[in-house]
Amino acid sequence: MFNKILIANRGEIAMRVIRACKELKIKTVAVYSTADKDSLHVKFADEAVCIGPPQSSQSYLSIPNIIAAAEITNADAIHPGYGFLSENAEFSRICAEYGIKFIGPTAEMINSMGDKSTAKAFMKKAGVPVVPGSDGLLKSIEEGKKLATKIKYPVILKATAGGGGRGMRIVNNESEFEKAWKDAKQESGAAFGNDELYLEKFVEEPRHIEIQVMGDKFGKVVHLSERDCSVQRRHQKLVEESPSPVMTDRLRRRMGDAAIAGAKSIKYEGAGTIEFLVDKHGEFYFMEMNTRIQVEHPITEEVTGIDLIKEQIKVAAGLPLTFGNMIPQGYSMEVRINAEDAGNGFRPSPGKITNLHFPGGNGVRVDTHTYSGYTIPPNYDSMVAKLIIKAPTREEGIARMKRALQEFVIEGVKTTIPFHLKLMDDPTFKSGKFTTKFLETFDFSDLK
Ligand code: MV4
Repeated sequence: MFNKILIANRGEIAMRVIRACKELKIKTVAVYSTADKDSLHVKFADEAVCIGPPQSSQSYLSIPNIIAAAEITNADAIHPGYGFLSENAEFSRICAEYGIKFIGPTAEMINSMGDKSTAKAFMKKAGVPVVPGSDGLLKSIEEGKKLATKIKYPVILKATAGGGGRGMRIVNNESEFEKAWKDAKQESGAAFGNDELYLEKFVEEPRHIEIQVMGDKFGKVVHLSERDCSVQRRHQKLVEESPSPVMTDRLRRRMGDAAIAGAKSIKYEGAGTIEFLVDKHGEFYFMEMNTRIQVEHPITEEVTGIDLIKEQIKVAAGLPLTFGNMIPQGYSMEVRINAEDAGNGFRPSPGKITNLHFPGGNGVRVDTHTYSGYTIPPNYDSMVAKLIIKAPTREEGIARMKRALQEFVIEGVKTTIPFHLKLMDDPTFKSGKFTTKFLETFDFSDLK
C-alpha cells in the first residue's frame, strides 16, 4: 500500500480523497494555490505545499509544480481528483517516468478514450451499442452530407477532441449542413487545437444514464450500476440519482454487460464511467467514457456501500477487487450546491460565506471544503457543496432532499439551493418522466 498520497486538486474532492486516505492510514499532501490558502483541504492534510498563484495554469494545471511538490514531500502516488490534470495523458506519463503512481489510467488509455471517434470505434468493436453514423472521422462536407441523407436528418456533428457538449452541432436538414460544419470545425479548432469531426444520427430527447465500472490489474471488471444525470443545464449536471427512474432489471443487465465488455476490451483498471444516451424506446447508445472519478460518485457509494475512492487507491496499489456487480439498494440523490444566482442565469456569486449551517439527520451527507467565514475564490468552478441523501425509495428521497435543503443555511453568497427546492416540488421531476431537455423549459425567473 502507498505510504503517502499527494492530492493534485482542491475543493470538496481534495477533502474526499484526504478522508479516504486517513481511513486507509495513508499520509496525505495537499497542494494549493495562493487563492486557496484558507481552504479546508490545506488544514486537513498532513502536509501542504503552495504550488503557485490563483490562475489554474500556474498552479493546479502546472505539471512541473505538482511533480516538484511530490518530490520534496516524498509522495509515492498522486490522486488527481476530477477536472484539472485528471485526464491529462502527459501528466499520467510523467508521473510514471518519475516513479510516482498516478491513481488513474495510463497515458495510452486516456488518449484512446479522450479522442471520441477512437473511443467509439473501440466500443463498437467490443459489441457496445453505438449511435449509427460515420465510421471514424469525416474527410469532407460532401462525405458528411451524403451520409446524413443516407441515415436521415436530424444528425449531429461532433468534435472528436470534444466532450461535454463543446464543438457539437445539430443539423436538421441539408440546407443547414454547411454552416453547422464550419461552426463546429471553428469552435473545436479554437477550443482543442483539433477540428476533426464525426457524424451521428441525432437521438431526440434522450436521458443521460451512465454506468460506474471498476477494474483491477488482474483483468476483473465489475459494474456498480447506474446514475441518471438527465437534469442538466447547458451540459452542467445539477442533480444525479441512482437508481434511474426509468431503469429495469433487464436494461440494467444489458447496460452493465455492455459497460463491462467495453472496459474489458481496453483492459481498463481503476474507476471509470461509461456514459450512454437512452432513447424513449429504452434503446441505449455509447456516448463517452470518463477515465476519472466523477463529481457524482457519492450516490453510487450510497446505493452500493462501496467506498469508490478507497477502491481506486487499493486497485492502483495492485490489490484485487473483492466484490462483484452491484444492484442499487434503496435510492440516492445528489444535488450540486453552487455559488451561483439561478434566478439570474446562474451567474457566479463568489465571496465570503458569513454564516453556514449544514443539514443532518437520517440519510443526509454533505461533501464540502467550506466552513463559516470561508471566502469562495472567483478563480475556480463554483461548486461549494454536494448534498447527498439516501432513502428507501425515490418518493421518500425527494421528501428527504427537500427537508435537508430547508435545513441548509448559506449566507453571504447566492446559491442554487432555491432552484433545488423548487425542483423537489416540480410535478415533472417528481414523476421521473423527463429528458435532458427538461430544464430548457423550466421557469427560473421567480428564484431568489
Ligand atoms: C448526442 C445527443 C443526441 N444524439 N448524440 C451532449 C454532450 C456530449 N457528451 C454528447 N451530447 C449529446 N450527444 C447523439 N447522437 C445529445 C447530446 C446532448 C446531451 C447529452 C446528455 C446530456 C445532455 C445533453 C444535452 C444536449 C445534447
